Amino acid sequence: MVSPKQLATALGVSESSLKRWADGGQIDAVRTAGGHRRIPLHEAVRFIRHMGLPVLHAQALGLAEQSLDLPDWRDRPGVCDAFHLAIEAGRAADALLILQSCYLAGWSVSAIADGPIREVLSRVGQLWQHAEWGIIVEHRATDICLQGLNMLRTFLPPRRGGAPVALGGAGGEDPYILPSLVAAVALADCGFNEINLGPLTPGRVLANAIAHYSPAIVWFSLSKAPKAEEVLAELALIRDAAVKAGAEVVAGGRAFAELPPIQMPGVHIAHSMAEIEALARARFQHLLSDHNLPNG
Ligand code: B12
Repeated sequence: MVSPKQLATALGVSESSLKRWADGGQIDAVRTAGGHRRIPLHEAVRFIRHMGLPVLHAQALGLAEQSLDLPDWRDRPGVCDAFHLAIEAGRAADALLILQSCYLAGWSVSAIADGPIREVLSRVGQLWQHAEWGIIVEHRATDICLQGLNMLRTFLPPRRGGAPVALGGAGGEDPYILPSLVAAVALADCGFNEINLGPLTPGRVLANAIAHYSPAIVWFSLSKAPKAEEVLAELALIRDAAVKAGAEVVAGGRAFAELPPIQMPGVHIAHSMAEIEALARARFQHLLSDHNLPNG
Protein backbone atom coordinates (compact mmCIF):
# COMPACT_ATOMS: atom_id res chain seq x y z
CA MET A 1 0.00 0.00 0.00
CA VAL A 2 1.18 3.55 -0.64
CA SER A 3 -0.12 6.81 0.78
CA PRO A 4 -1.43 9.64 -1.42
CA LYS A 5 1.69 11.58 -0.38
CA GLN A 6 4.01 8.82 -1.64
CA LEU A 7 2.19 8.60 -4.98
CA ALA A 8 2.17 12.40 -5.27
CA THR A 9 5.95 12.48 -4.64
CA ALA A 10 6.51 9.72 -7.20
CA LEU A 11 4.60 11.70 -9.82
CA GLY A 12 5.79 15.16 -8.81
CA VAL A 13 2.21 16.43 -8.27
CA SER A 14 0.58 17.91 -5.19
CA GLU A 15 -0.94 15.73 -2.52
CA SER A 16 -4.21 17.62 -2.89
CA SER A 17 -4.42 16.64 -6.60
CA LEU A 18 -3.93 13.06 -5.57
CA LYS A 19 -6.67 13.24 -2.92
CA ARG A 20 -9.00 14.87 -5.45
CA TRP A 21 -8.37 12.00 -7.91
CA ALA A 22 -9.02 9.50 -5.13
CA ASP A 23 -12.23 11.27 -4.04
CA GLY A 24 -13.32 11.55 -7.70
CA GLY A 25 -12.96 7.78 -8.13
CA GLN A 26 -10.07 7.92 -10.64
CA ILE A 27 -7.90 6.13 -8.08
CA ASP A 28 -9.27 3.32 -6.00
CA ALA A 29 -8.10 4.12 -2.45
CA VAL A 30 -9.03 2.32 0.73
CA ARG A 31 -9.26 3.84 4.21
CA THR A 32 -7.22 2.69 7.20
CA ALA A 33 -8.89 2.22 10.59
CA GLY A 34 -7.70 5.77 11.37
CA GLY A 35 -9.45 7.12 8.22
CA HIS A 36 -6.30 7.68 6.11
CA ARG A 37 -6.36 6.88 2.39
CA ARG A 38 -4.10 4.07 1.17
CA ILE A 39 -3.60 2.94 -2.42
CA PRO A 40 -2.62 -0.64 -3.30
CA LEU A 41 0.60 -0.69 -5.40
CA HIS A 42 -1.17 -2.40 -8.32
CA GLU A 43 -3.79 0.37 -8.29
CA ALA A 44 -1.09 3.06 -8.26
CA VAL A 45 0.53 1.30 -11.24
CA ARG A 46 -2.81 1.04 -13.07
CA PHE A 47 -3.44 4.75 -12.51
CA ILE A 48 0.03 5.77 -13.74
CA ARG A 49 -0.38 3.67 -16.89
CA HIS A 50 -3.94 4.78 -17.51
CA MET A 51 -3.09 8.50 -17.17
CA GLY A 52 0.22 8.15 -19.05
CA LEU A 53 2.01 10.00 -16.25
CA PRO A 54 5.82 9.98 -16.04
CA VAL A 55 7.23 8.58 -12.80
CA LEU A 56 9.83 11.01 -11.47
CA HIS A 57 10.65 9.27 -8.17
CA ALA A 58 9.87 5.57 -8.34
CA GLN A 59 11.58 5.07 -4.98
CA ALA A 60 8.64 6.82 -3.28
CA LEU A 61 6.58 3.78 -4.33
CA GLY A 62 9.23 1.33 -3.10
CA LEU A 63 10.35 0.70 -6.70
CA ALA A 64 13.79 0.99 -8.27
CA GLU A 65 14.74 4.61 -8.84
CA GLN A 66 15.40 5.77 -12.39
CA SER A 67 19.20 5.83 -12.49
CA LEU A 68 19.95 5.18 -16.16
CA ASP A 69 19.92 7.24 -19.29
CA LEU A 70 16.99 5.32 -20.77
CA PRO A 71 15.61 5.54 -24.32
CA ASP A 72 12.24 7.02 -25.18
CA TRP A 73 9.63 4.34 -24.46
CA ARG A 74 8.15 4.66 -27.95
CA ASP A 75 11.54 3.74 -29.46
CA ARG A 76 11.20 -0.05 -29.36
CA PRO A 77 14.55 -0.84 -31.07
CA GLY A 78 16.25 1.59 -28.65
CA VAL A 79 14.66 -0.20 -25.68
CA CYS A 80 15.86 -3.58 -27.05
CA ASP A 81 19.41 -2.21 -27.45
CA ALA A 82 19.45 -0.83 -23.89
CA PHE A 83 18.10 -4.14 -22.54
CA HIS A 84 20.68 -6.03 -24.60
CA LEU A 85 23.58 -4.02 -23.15
CA ALA A 86 22.32 -4.65 -19.60
CA ILE A 87 21.70 -8.37 -20.16
CA GLU A 88 24.96 -9.10 -21.93
CA ALA A 89 26.91 -7.33 -19.19
CA GLY A 90 24.92 -9.20 -16.53
CA ARG A 91 23.71 -5.90 -15.02
CA ALA A 92 20.54 -7.30 -13.47
CA ALA A 93 19.46 -4.10 -11.70
CA ASP A 94 19.62 -2.11 -14.96
CA ALA A 95 17.74 -4.80 -16.89
CA LEU A 96 14.98 -4.90 -14.26
CA LEU A 97 14.76 -1.11 -14.26
CA ILE A 98 14.21 -1.16 -18.03
CA LEU A 99 11.39 -3.71 -17.72
CA GLN A 100 9.83 -1.77 -14.82
CA SER A 101 10.00 1.47 -16.79
CA CYS A 102 8.48 -0.15 -19.91
CA TYR A 103 5.53 -1.39 -17.87
CA LEU A 104 4.99 1.92 -16.07
CA ALA A 105 5.13 3.66 -19.47
CA GLY A 106 2.16 1.57 -20.58
CA TRP A 107 3.65 -1.45 -22.35
CA SER A 108 1.71 -4.66 -21.83
CA VAL A 109 3.51 -7.76 -20.56
CA SER A 110 2.96 -9.35 -23.98
CA ALA A 111 4.67 -6.39 -25.69
CA ILE A 112 7.61 -6.70 -23.28
CA ALA A 113 7.82 -10.46 -23.93
CA ASP A 114 7.55 -10.19 -27.73
CA GLY A 115 9.88 -7.15 -27.71
CA PRO A 116 12.95 -6.90 -25.50
CA ILE A 117 12.80 -10.34 -23.88
CA ARG A 118 12.39 -12.35 -27.10
CA GLU A 119 14.68 -10.15 -29.19
CA VAL A 120 17.52 -9.93 -26.69
CA LEU A 121 17.46 -13.62 -25.82
CA SER A 122 17.57 -14.38 -29.50
CA ARG A 123 20.69 -12.19 -29.83
CA VAL A 124 22.26 -13.75 -26.74
CA GLY A 125 21.49 -17.19 -28.20
CA GLN A 126 24.06 -16.58 -30.97
CA LEU A 127 26.97 -16.21 -28.56
CA TRP A 128 27.51 -19.85 -27.62
CA GLN A 129 28.54 -20.70 -31.19
CA HIS A 130 31.55 -18.40 -30.86
CA ALA A 131 32.66 -18.83 -27.25
CA GLU A 132 31.94 -21.04 -24.26
CA TRP A 133 31.20 -17.83 -22.35
CA GLY A 134 27.97 -17.50 -24.36
CA ILE A 135 26.36 -20.35 -22.44
CA ILE A 136 27.04 -18.55 -19.16
CA VAL A 137 25.40 -15.43 -20.61
CA GLU A 138 22.33 -17.52 -21.64
CA HIS A 139 21.93 -18.92 -18.14
CA ARG A 140 22.36 -15.49 -16.56
CA ALA A 141 20.01 -13.84 -19.07
CA THR A 142 17.34 -16.42 -18.29
CA ASP A 143 17.64 -15.76 -14.58
CA ILE A 144 17.45 -11.99 -15.00
CA CYS A 145 14.33 -12.34 -17.18
CA LEU A 146 12.78 -14.64 -14.57
CA GLN A 147 13.40 -11.96 -11.95
CA GLY A 148 11.91 -9.35 -14.29
CA LEU A 149 8.75 -11.33 -14.99
CA ASN A 150 8.25 -12.05 -11.30
CA MET A 151 8.70 -8.33 -10.61
CA LEU A 152 6.07 -7.46 -13.25
CA ARG A 153 3.72 -9.96 -11.58
CA THR A 154 3.89 -7.86 -8.38
CA PHE A 155 2.51 -4.86 -10.33
CA LEU A 156 -0.67 -6.76 -11.23
CA PRO A 157 -3.79 -7.00 -9.09
CA PRO A 158 -4.07 -10.07 -6.86
CA ARG A 159 -6.07 -13.02 -8.16
CA ARG A 160 -9.79 -12.27 -8.39
CA GLY A 161 -12.44 -14.80 -7.43
CA GLY A 162 -14.59 -15.32 -10.51
CA ALA A 163 -11.86 -14.38 -13.01
CA PRO A 164 -11.36 -16.98 -15.76
CA VAL A 165 -8.46 -19.38 -15.29
CA ALA A 166 -5.62 -19.70 -17.80
CA LEU A 167 -3.50 -22.81 -17.46
CA GLY A 168 -0.49 -24.06 -19.34
CA GLY A 169 3.02 -25.33 -19.55
CA ALA A 170 5.79 -26.42 -21.87
CA GLY A 171 6.13 -29.87 -23.43
CA GLY A 172 7.25 -33.02 -21.63
CA GLU A 173 10.77 -32.83 -23.11
CA ASP A 174 11.02 -29.08 -23.23
CA PRO A 175 13.38 -27.60 -20.61
CA TYR A 176 12.81 -23.93 -21.53
CA ILE A 177 11.40 -22.01 -18.58
CA LEU A 178 10.75 -18.51 -19.96
CA PRO A 179 8.22 -19.12 -22.78
CA SER A 180 5.61 -20.68 -20.51
CA LEU A 181 6.21 -18.07 -17.83
CA VAL A 182 5.78 -15.17 -20.25
CA ALA A 183 2.46 -16.69 -21.37
CA ALA A 184 1.38 -16.93 -17.72
CA VAL A 185 2.29 -13.35 -16.84
CA ALA A 186 0.89 -11.97 -20.12
CA LEU A 187 -2.45 -13.66 -19.43
CA ALA A 188 -2.39 -12.51 -15.78
CA ASP A 189 -1.87 -9.00 -17.19
CA CYS A 190 -5.12 -9.43 -19.12
CA GLY A 191 -6.95 -10.36 -15.90
CA PHE A 192 -6.81 -14.18 -15.94
CA ASN A 193 -5.99 -16.23 -12.85
CA GLU A 194 -2.99 -18.05 -14.25
CA ILE A 195 -1.64 -21.49 -13.37
CA ASN A 196 1.76 -22.13 -14.90
CA LEU A 197 2.97 -25.74 -14.77
CA GLY A 198 6.23 -24.65 -16.40
CA PRO A 199 8.74 -26.67 -18.42
CA LEU A 200 8.89 -30.48 -18.75
CA THR A 201 5.14 -30.95 -18.36
CA PRO A 202 3.97 -34.07 -20.25
CA GLY A 203 0.68 -33.77 -22.16
CA ARG A 204 -1.10 -36.20 -19.81
CA VAL A 205 -0.14 -34.05 -16.79
CA LEU A 206 -1.52 -30.96 -18.53
CA ALA A 207 -4.67 -32.93 -19.43
CA ASN A 208 -5.17 -33.93 -15.78
CA ALA A 209 -4.62 -30.36 -14.64
CA ILE A 210 -7.20 -29.15 -17.18
CA ALA A 211 -9.77 -31.59 -15.80
CA HIS A 212 -8.97 -30.39 -12.27
CA TYR A 213 -8.89 -26.60 -12.74
CA SER A 214 -11.47 -26.12 -15.55
CA PRO A 215 -9.55 -23.31 -17.27
CA ALA A 216 -11.09 -21.04 -19.90
CA ILE A 217 -7.88 -21.03 -21.89
CA VAL A 218 -4.93 -23.42 -22.11
CA TRP A 219 -1.51 -22.49 -23.49
CA PHE A 220 1.05 -25.02 -24.63
CA SER A 221 4.56 -23.85 -25.36
CA LEU A 222 7.10 -25.83 -27.32
CA SER A 223 10.65 -24.59 -27.79
CA LYS A 224 12.33 -27.93 -28.33
CA ALA A 225 10.65 -30.13 -30.88
CA PRO A 226 10.46 -33.86 -30.41
CA LYS A 227 9.18 -35.80 -33.46
CA ALA A 228 6.07 -34.39 -35.15
CA GLU A 229 4.03 -37.51 -34.19
CA GLU A 230 4.91 -37.00 -30.53
CA VAL A 231 3.85 -33.35 -30.67
CA LEU A 232 0.55 -34.35 -32.29
CA ALA A 233 -0.07 -37.03 -29.64
CA GLU A 234 0.70 -34.58 -26.80
CA LEU A 235 -1.51 -31.91 -28.37
CA ALA A 236 -4.38 -34.38 -28.88
CA LEU A 237 -4.37 -35.30 -25.18
CA ILE A 238 -4.47 -31.63 -24.22
CA ARG A 239 -7.13 -30.76 -26.81
CA ASP A 240 -9.41 -33.62 -25.72
CA ALA A 241 -9.21 -32.57 -22.06
CA ALA A 242 -9.79 -28.95 -23.07
CA VAL A 243 -12.86 -29.80 -25.15
CA LYS A 244 -14.37 -31.57 -22.12
CA ALA A 245 -13.64 -28.52 -19.94
CA GLY A 246 -14.94 -26.10 -22.61
CA ALA A 247 -11.50 -24.44 -22.86
CA GLU A 248 -9.67 -22.91 -25.84
CA VAL A 249 -6.19 -24.31 -26.61
CA VAL A 250 -3.46 -22.06 -27.94
CA ALA A 251 -0.11 -23.59 -28.82
CA GLY A 252 3.03 -21.74 -29.81
CA GLY A 253 6.76 -21.46 -29.44
CA ARG A 254 9.89 -21.73 -31.54
CA ALA A 255 9.54 -25.46 -32.17
CA PHE A 256 6.40 -24.98 -34.29
CA ALA A 257 8.50 -23.14 -36.86
CA GLU A 258 10.65 -26.26 -37.25
CA LEU A 259 7.78 -28.74 -37.54
CA PRO A 260 5.57 -29.34 -40.58
CA PRO A 261 2.49 -27.08 -40.29
CA ILE A 262 0.10 -28.48 -37.68
CA GLN A 263 -3.62 -28.23 -38.24
CA MET A 264 -5.66 -29.76 -35.47
CA PRO A 265 -9.30 -28.82 -34.95
CA GLY A 266 -9.73 -27.13 -31.57
CA VAL A 267 -6.09 -25.97 -31.39
CA HIS A 268 -4.99 -22.46 -32.38
CA ILE A 269 -1.33 -22.17 -33.35
CA ALA A 270 -0.02 -18.69 -32.53
CA HIS A 271 3.42 -17.12 -32.80
CA SER A 272 3.53 -14.39 -30.21
CA MET A 273 2.16 -13.25 -26.88
CA ALA A 274 0.34 -10.46 -28.73
CA GLU A 275 -1.59 -13.13 -30.64
CA ILE A 276 -2.59 -15.15 -27.59
CA GLU A 277 -3.55 -11.92 -25.81
CA ALA A 278 -5.73 -10.82 -28.76
CA LEU A 279 -7.38 -14.21 -28.90
CA ALA A 280 -7.97 -14.33 -25.15
CA ARG A 281 -9.41 -10.82 -25.11
CA ALA A 282 -11.67 -11.43 -28.11
CA ARG A 283 -13.09 -14.53 -26.47
CA PHE A 284 -13.18 -13.57 -22.77
CA GLN A 285 -13.19 -9.75 -22.55
CA HIS A 286 -16.56 -9.77 -20.77
CA LEU A 287 -15.05 -11.79 -17.88
CA LEU A 288 -11.82 -9.80 -17.53
CA SER A 289 -11.04 -6.78 -15.34
CA ASP A 290 -9.86 -3.66 -17.12
CA HIS A 291 -6.48 -3.36 -15.39
CA ASN A 292 -4.50 -3.55 -18.58
CA LEU A 293 -4.46 -1.22 -21.55
CA PRO A 294 -5.26 -3.45 -24.54
CA ASN A 295 -2.88 -1.58 -26.83
CA GLY A 296 -0.04 -1.03 -24.38
C1 B12 B 1 18.06 -19.41 -22.65
C2 B12 B 1 18.50 -20.45 -23.66
C3 B12 B 1 19.03 -21.65 -23.17
C4 B12 B 1 19.09 -21.95 -21.67
C5 B12 B 1 17.72 -22.47 -21.22
C6 B12 B 1 17.45 -22.18 -19.75
C7 B12 B 1 16.04 -22.57 -19.36
N1 B12 B 1 15.93 -23.47 -18.43
O1 B12 B 1 15.10 -22.07 -19.90
C8 B12 B 1 20.22 -23.02 -21.66
C9 B12 B 1 21.55 -22.30 -21.46
C10 B12 B 1 20.08 -24.13 -20.63
C11 B12 B 1 20.17 -23.51 -23.11
C12 B12 B 1 20.76 -24.69 -23.49
C13 B12 B 1 20.89 -25.08 -24.82
N2 B12 B 1 20.50 -24.40 -25.90
CO1 B12 B 1 19.40 -22.82 -25.80
N3 B12 B 1 18.75 -21.07 -25.95
C14 B12 B 1 18.39 -20.23 -25.04
C15 B12 B 1 17.93 -18.93 -25.73
C16 B12 B 1 19.10 -17.95 -25.65
C17 B12 B 1 16.72 -18.23 -25.18
C18 B12 B 1 15.45 -19.10 -25.06
C19 B12 B 1 14.37 -18.30 -24.39
O2 B12 B 1 14.05 -18.52 -23.23
N4 B12 B 1 13.85 -17.28 -25.10
C20 B12 B 1 12.85 -16.35 -24.55
C21 B12 B 1 11.45 -16.69 -25.02
C22 B12 B 1 10.42 -15.85 -24.29
O3 B12 B 1 11.42 -16.40 -26.41
P1 B12 B 1 10.82 -17.46 -27.44
O4 B12 B 1 11.13 -18.82 -27.00
O5 B12 B 1 11.20 -17.05 -28.78
O6 B12 B 1 9.25 -17.29 -27.19
C23 B12 B 1 8.50 -16.31 -27.89
C24 B12 B 1 7.71 -16.92 -29.08
O7 B12 B 1 8.28 -18.11 -29.55
C25 B12 B 1 6.33 -17.12 -28.54
N5 B12 B 1 5.98 -18.30 -27.79
C26 B12 B 1 6.71 -19.14 -27.04
N6 B12 B 1 5.94 -20.06 -26.44
C27 B12 B 1 4.66 -19.79 -26.79
C28 B12 B 1 3.46 -20.40 -26.44
C29 B12 B 1 2.26 -19.89 -26.95
C30 B12 B 1 0.98 -20.53 -26.56
C31 B12 B 1 2.28 -18.77 -27.84
C32 B12 B 1 1.03 -18.24 -28.39
C33 B12 B 1 3.48 -18.16 -28.19
C34 B12 B 1 4.65 -18.68 -27.66
O8 B12 B 1 6.18 -16.00 -27.65
C35 B12 B 1 7.43 -15.77 -26.96
C36 B12 B 1 7.56 -14.29 -26.72
O9 B12 B 1 7.58 -13.59 -27.95
C37 B12 B 1 17.67 -19.43 -27.19
C38 B12 B 1 17.77 -18.37 -28.27
C39 B12 B 1 16.42 -17.94 -28.80
N7 B12 B 1 16.31 -17.66 -30.05
O10 B12 B 1 15.45 -17.88 -28.12
C40 B12 B 1 18.70 -20.56 -27.30
C41 B12 B 1 18.41 -21.72 -28.27
C42 B12 B 1 17.00 -22.14 -28.22
N8 B12 B 1 19.28 -22.77 -27.71
C43 B12 B 1 19.87 -23.48 -28.60
C44 B12 B 1 20.80 -24.51 -28.34
C45 B12 B 1 21.50 -25.09 -29.55
C46 B12 B 1 21.05 -24.95 -27.04
C47 B12 B 1 22.01 -26.05 -26.63
C48 B12 B 1 21.93 -27.31 -27.49
C49 B12 B 1 23.43 -25.53 -26.67
C50 B12 B 1 23.60 -24.28 -25.85
N9 B12 B 1 23.28 -23.11 -26.38
O11 B12 B 1 23.99 -24.38 -24.71
C51 B12 B 1 21.60 -26.37 -25.18
C52 B12 B 1 20.68 -27.59 -25.11
C53 B12 B 1 19.49 -27.45 -24.15
C54 B12 B 1 18.65 -28.69 -24.09
N10 B12 B 1 18.72 -29.46 -23.02
O12 B12 B 1 17.93 -28.97 -25.02
C55 B12 B 1 19.48 -23.04 -30.01
C56 B12 B 1 18.47 -24.01 -30.63
C57 B12 B 1 18.75 -24.21 -32.11
C58 B12 B 1 17.79 -25.22 -32.65
N11 B12 B 1 16.84 -24.75 -33.43
O13 B12 B 1 17.86 -26.36 -32.32
C59 B12 B 1 18.98 -21.59 -29.76
C60 B12 B 1 17.90 -21.10 -30.75
C61 B12 B 1 20.22 -20.67 -29.78
C62 B12 B 1 20.86 -20.60 -31.17
N12 B12 B 1 20.57 -19.55 -31.93
O14 B12 B 1 21.64 -21.43 -31.51
N13 B12 B 1 19.55 -22.65 -23.90
